[in-house]
Formats: sequence, C-alpha cells, structure tokens
Amino acid sequence: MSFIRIFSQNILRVKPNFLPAVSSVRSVSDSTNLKEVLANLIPQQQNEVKEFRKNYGNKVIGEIQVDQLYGGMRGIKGLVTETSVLDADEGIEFRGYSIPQCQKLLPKAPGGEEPLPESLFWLLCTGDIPTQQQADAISKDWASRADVPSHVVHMLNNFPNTLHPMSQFSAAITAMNSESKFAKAYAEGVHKSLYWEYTYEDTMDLIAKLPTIAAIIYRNLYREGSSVGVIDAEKDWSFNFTTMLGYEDEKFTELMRLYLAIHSDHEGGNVSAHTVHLVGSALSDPYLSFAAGMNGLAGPLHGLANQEVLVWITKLQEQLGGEVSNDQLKEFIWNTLKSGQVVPGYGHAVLRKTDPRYMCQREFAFKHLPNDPLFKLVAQIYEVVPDVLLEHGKAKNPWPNVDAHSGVLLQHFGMTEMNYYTVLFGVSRALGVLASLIWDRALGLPLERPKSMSTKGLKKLVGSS
Ligand code: AMX
Repeated sequence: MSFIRIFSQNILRVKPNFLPAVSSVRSVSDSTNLKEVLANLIPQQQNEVKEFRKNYGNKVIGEIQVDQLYGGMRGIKGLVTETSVLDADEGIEFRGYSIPQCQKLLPKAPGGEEPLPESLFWLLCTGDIPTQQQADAISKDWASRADVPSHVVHMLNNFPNTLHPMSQFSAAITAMNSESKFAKAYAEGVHKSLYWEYTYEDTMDLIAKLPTIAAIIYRNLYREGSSVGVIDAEKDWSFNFTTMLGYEDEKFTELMRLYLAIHSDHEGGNVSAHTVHLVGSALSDPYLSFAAGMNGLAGPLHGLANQEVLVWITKLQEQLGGEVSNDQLKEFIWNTLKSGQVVPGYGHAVLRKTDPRYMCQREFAFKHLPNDPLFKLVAQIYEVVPDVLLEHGKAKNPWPNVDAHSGVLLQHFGMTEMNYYTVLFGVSRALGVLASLIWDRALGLPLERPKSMSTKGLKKLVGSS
C-alpha cells in the first residue's frame, strides 16, 4: 500500500474547513512502527536543516526593541519548533493542519467522530496524516507501556489530599525518571547520534503512563482511593483513560479524545513547551524535562486558567444566581477588573481572534449539550466579556482562549472537580512537547543560553545616560 504526503507549506493559509490543495506529493512509509518511520525521516530533516543553515545561517530575520526584553520577549523569533505553528488570526496549525482539518482527516476510534490523540501524535512527530493502522499501532503500543512503577504509586498514595493535583502529577513524573532509558544510556556513554532513540523510548513510556498516574491522583482525591482497574490492550488511549477515571459515557470518551488532541501543542514559546525544550536542552531526561513543563502549566496565567474559569463562574453563580442579565454580567466582570484581577479564559499572548480550540469545544457543546444551563452561561459570557475588555482598554486580545470552554464540558459529564482540570491539560500537552523533544535530540539542538542584560547595560547599549 502506498500513501500520499501533503506538503504542509501548501496549506499554511488554507482557511479551516477546507481541505488542502495537493500540489506536491511523495510516497511515505506505510510502516506502523513510528520509530522506524522517524529513523527514515530524521536524516532527511537533518540534511535539510544543514543545507538551510549553510545557505542562510547568517541571514538577519528581525530586530529587537528594549521593550521586548522587559515584555516577556513577545514577538522575538528565537526558537525552532517543528510540530506546530500559531497564527495570531487563524490559531494553531499542527504540522500545517488546522483543528477542523485534523477533525476531518485524522483516524478515529470505531464509531467515533473526534480524532484519536494517537493519530495527532503521529502527525506531530512525522508531519504525515497516519493511516488507521498506524494510529491503532500507537494505541496498542501505549496500552502495553501503561504500568506505573510501584514506588510512584506508593508515593501518590501517601500524598496528603491537600496537595494540589498538579503538584502530585509533576512529582510523580519526576519520580518516574527512575525508568529513564535516556538517562541510563547517557550514563553508559551512548553516542549522541542515538540520543533521539532513547528520547523516543522515554516519550512513548511516559505518554503511556500519564493517564494511569492522572487516574490514580483522581481516584485518591475524589473517589476514596478506589482502584483504577486494568488497561484494555484492544482499546485506545482515551478510552482507557476515561475508564480508569471511572467514566463510562461514550460521549465523555469522545470529548476526551477531542480534549487531549486540541490541548497537545501550541508552538514552542508558551511556558510549558518552552520549559520542556529549555530543560531538555541540558540533556535532562524526558521525565525531568516534562515535569518542569508541568510546573509551568500549573500557573494561573497558563494551564491553571481552566480551573480559574470554573472558580470564577461558580463565584458568579453564587453572587448572581441562576439566570443573569447581560447588565449583571457586565457589572460582575467590571468588579473583577477593578479588583485588579484578570478575567480568566480571555486574552492571549499571541492570538488576536477567538481561539479555534474554544470554537471546536463550543461546537461540541452545541452538538451534545445544547440545553446545558452552564453552557448557556458560558455562551452568554462570550457575548459580554470582549466588549468589556475592549472598553477596559488593556488586553491586546479580548477574545476567549481554550480554557474559557473546557470546564463547562467536563462539568456536564460529571467531572466537577475543577482543581483537577489542569492535569487533563498536562496529559494532553505531553503529545506536543515530547514530540518536539524527540526532534530536538534528532537535530542535535544545543544547550539553550540566551543573553540577558542589566538595565545599566541596556542603557549603555542604547546610549542613554
Ligand atoms: N483580563 C484582564 N486583563 C487582561 C486580560 C484579561 N483576560 N488579558 C490581558 N489583560 C491585561 C494584562 O494583565 C496586561 O495588564 P498590565 O499592563 O496591567 O500588566 C494588559 O492587559 C496587556 O496584556 P496582553 O499583552 O494583552 O496579554 P499578555 O500577553 O501579557 O498575557 C495572558 C496573556 C493570557 C496571560 C492574559 O491575557 C491573561 O492573563 N489572561 C487571563 C488568564 C488566561 O486565560 N490564561 C490562559 C491563556 C491560555 C493558556 O496558556 N492556557
């Protein structure tokens, strides 16, 4: 069987819902072994980068203003990330494919409508839409690697239930580096050309184990420490995850497939992705690198915002009751702003339109829970917040991001424990940042070490007295 590869550069400006024009095709491997496929792709990409750097390595691509050093480096092009690109207006593109395109093209579970996160992982790693067999092979591989070492289970079982789920998640991932094949191979003096292979093995092990860890945390905190049960080797990653969490509704599993796919990657500069890349650049193993990224995701301006949104909406409901008018909403939003807080789930460092990850969750809600009162409230908030933020005049982007919508969907299916929501984000984020880490090692990207400056040094540099 042969397959076609659609070159990503042909579709960069394609609007969502339209299939890319195929003007350039080449046959790609039909192997269901992702490592083997990567082993073929990596030398090609290494050569492409080598050639590109030889010809354009000293080309100037931008200039930096003083404000950008104080302004969180917004807009500075300083990283290479192959897996996804974020356009301020179009939103995220995974290897050139928009979310609607991924929903349409990526393989699904039997009877399912949402893409398998396994298939998105294949796409992120290779740039190619996988076949159903390739996606299924990943499901099987991850199911076979899902066991968590006993010392980690023991550690999780002994955490106090006052410890935030994200702290538990990050600690468990760090403790799992006892299993790192990369760390072991490095200690034994492996040649650097093989780093990517051990990073790949750790990546597959780690992604496979994350749902088990996350489910143990959930059950310990909210289900009286009941057992997560066993993995079904014939089922996909999301099915096993929702089953371990204790959910049986097939629609919840479909939601989880969508959720785990869309939260996976948001190019390289966001806090979690950048942290994984940075820590990984010290050749810390994938467990340590990913745990570091999770500590960043646990911040309220990043991944914790999905928890913050629900906390904020709950306060709103407590204060205003069930049915609220737009005027009441407006006043509540202004009170949030006047008390020096942000409106969680709104704004973005890069996006300047409504996040397509918000839109696809909204579509899921219209399809599966159109009459849910909380969904109606979230939709009403969407009508009111942007105008208030515009009037407030500070936020560069008044539109909702991914976190403004995820909580309401989880609530609908009975997952009401909002402190837990960022863990789900973390499970998903592994797909993108670890696919990138494999490529970091494959391309031999070096220790990251940008130049910092003191205000005194900067003043001198610009000629200020
Ligand atoms: N509510 C109130 N004020 C906001 C705001 C919001 N939702 N978004 C931005 N602002 C304010 C900023 O705090 C900043 O104020 P300051 O000048 O007093 O410091 C000003 O507007 C300019 O900020 P910006 O350039 O528009 O945004 P940014 O790139 O600095 O920050 C983000 C981006 C996401 C941190 C910010 O929009 C925010 O705090 N949003 C709410 C939290 C949130 O939803 N985070 C999740 C983001 C997605 C994710 O990573 N999961």
